[in-house]
Amino acid sequence: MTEPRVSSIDGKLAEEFAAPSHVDEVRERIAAFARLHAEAGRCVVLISSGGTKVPLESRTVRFLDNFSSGRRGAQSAEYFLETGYAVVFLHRHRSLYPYARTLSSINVLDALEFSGGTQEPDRVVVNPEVLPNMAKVLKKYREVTDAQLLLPIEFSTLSEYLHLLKASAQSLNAIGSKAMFYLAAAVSDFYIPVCDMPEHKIQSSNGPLQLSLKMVPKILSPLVKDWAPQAFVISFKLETDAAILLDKARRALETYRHQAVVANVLDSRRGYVVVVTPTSQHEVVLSKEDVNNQVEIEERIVTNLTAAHERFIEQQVG
Ligand code: PAZ
Repeated sequence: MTEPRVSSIDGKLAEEFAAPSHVDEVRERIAAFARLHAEAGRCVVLISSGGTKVPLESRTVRFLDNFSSGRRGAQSAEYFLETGYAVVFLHRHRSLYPYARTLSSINVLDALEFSGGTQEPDRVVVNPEVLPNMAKVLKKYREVTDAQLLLPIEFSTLSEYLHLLKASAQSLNAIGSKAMFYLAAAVSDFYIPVCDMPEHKIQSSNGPLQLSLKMVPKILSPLVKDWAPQAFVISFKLETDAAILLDKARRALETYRHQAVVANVLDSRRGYVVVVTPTSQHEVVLSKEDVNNQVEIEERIVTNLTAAHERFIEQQVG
């Protein structure tokens, strides 16, 4: 396998984005995870999920954030695991998590009760009326964790995300085309370099705040060209204006030369996406019946992309 190359963005990353102290440890954990699963004949997908936090002060009180809940990433992780992939889940701290996402829309205390009534308060059980599928979900979660198929890696800030993605890509490079990147995180396009950031809380007594933000380097470029050049790479493109979405998806494919873009619009993202590749455009739509049957669009997206990944691997080998 080829060594990952150094890119022109590496210098900028080192200078302007503070690296998390555990980045080398993460690099090694992912390398070991990739080795283990490649030896077992499995593909490994790195899923990025959730939004990024952009601090305005180095002792951060305030930051810029975005809407992403991490639902796309968490749901997709479960379908990849069902398909037989091992999953590196690079997710925003406290965003939705595979399997545990079931608990996100309820107050967990409302789902628990004393098994012997309030007279025996030491035994707590789940109320099946509040969480009807809990046993099934817990069983799947245990199977996945016992088989070490899910490697969670957390980030909060944009800087952490960028450094951890780079480290992950360099580690996954070792398994070549068996690695997939499924980049569903909503990553900020703007940031304040560490050298321009005030240390302390910005004082409102100084009057209205004017911010000047720099453009975040396009990390997809070194990922595809230098860090994991044999991997199967999927980026996501979100717009609020449907009229520009597909053009932007195609432009991204032309610029970065990766394998696919999943294009979606903010308001319809749970029921409609378009998977765009250099040679095709495939609409994935949930019908009313699908919605009633609680079909999740991520199941269809993952089916489409794992099939494309299989063809990609065959082409590389053959
Ligand atoms: O995290 P979520 O389920 O609320 O939303 C998913 C999404 C819209 C963040 C994702 O599908 C996506 O498009 N991510 C890339 C966004 C972008 O940078 O254009």
